[in-house]
Amino acid sequence: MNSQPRRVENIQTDRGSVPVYTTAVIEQPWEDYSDIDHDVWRQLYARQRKVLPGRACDAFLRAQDTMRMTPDRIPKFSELNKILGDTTGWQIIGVEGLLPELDFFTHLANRRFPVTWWIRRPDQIDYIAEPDLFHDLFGHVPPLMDKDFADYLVAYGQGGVKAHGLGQDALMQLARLYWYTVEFGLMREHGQMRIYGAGIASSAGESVYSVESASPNRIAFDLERIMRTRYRIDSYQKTYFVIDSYEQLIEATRPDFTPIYRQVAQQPLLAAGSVLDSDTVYQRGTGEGWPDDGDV
Ligand code: HBI
Ligand code: FE
Repeated sequence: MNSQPRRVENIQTDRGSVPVYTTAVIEQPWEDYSDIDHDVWRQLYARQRKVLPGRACDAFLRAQDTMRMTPDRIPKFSELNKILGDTTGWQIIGVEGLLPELDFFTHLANRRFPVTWWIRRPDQIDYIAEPDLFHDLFGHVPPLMDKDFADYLVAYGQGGVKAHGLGQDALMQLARLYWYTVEFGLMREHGQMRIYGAGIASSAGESVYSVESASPNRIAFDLERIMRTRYRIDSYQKTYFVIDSYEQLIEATRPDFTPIYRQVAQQPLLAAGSVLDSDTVYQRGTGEGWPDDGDV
């Protein structure tokens, strides 16, 4: 199910101007999913639910159960929206894929999370570069059931709308914050490293690597540090940033970012694998298997 017409638009990212596919909000064409589509969901869901206990934070797994995401067929957005709306006021909306930043921020600021309606093909079970339904729904939606995380993402969207008028430095700094929290965040829980980021939680390989491998750095969350840190889009992360609770994200986004952007822009960018004397380091990565270059 990959056949809807797509409109190509250019947006500014860390890598300069890149084409993205955009369309308007669309109703989930649930009746049109094939048996193969449902089977891809079933396989991915079963695998991740085996991998995540003891690796994902408690709130993540609890939320997935509470929402009653169906293990055997692709969940209906309309059904998830009832419980999500009652719990934190968030809603899922169907989209074709990546949205221009301002559209994306505007949705978040209004408690709407864009979820890609189509699911990857069977030959893409292990890896797909662009976000699909499994990544968006399985990875991004459970944290929205938590009040603090839900509020953080609203604040992030509001910050994004504002940053859009401030220029490219601010937008890139915000993108790094999103990357190292919403996509690839870890949380300390029960004295262990636990996953809350959607990019990790939707990947079988990175779910294990992020919390168990000796290769990556695991460093305490620090807003300005993160805003300076480049990242990988084509390999496992070299560094994960670790929060103690979702409240910490809320606290960090309470101040006005405008002076922070200016401050951060005056400091040098940091490589994805760098470690500073000022970092609180939980684990200094061995760097084994790291690609030499290619940070975004
Ligand atoms: N659009 N649908 C969708 N999902 C995203 O995660 C997303 C996006 N557009 C832009 C975007 N992410 C990035 O710019 C983030 O860094 C904000
Ligand atoms: Fe994502």
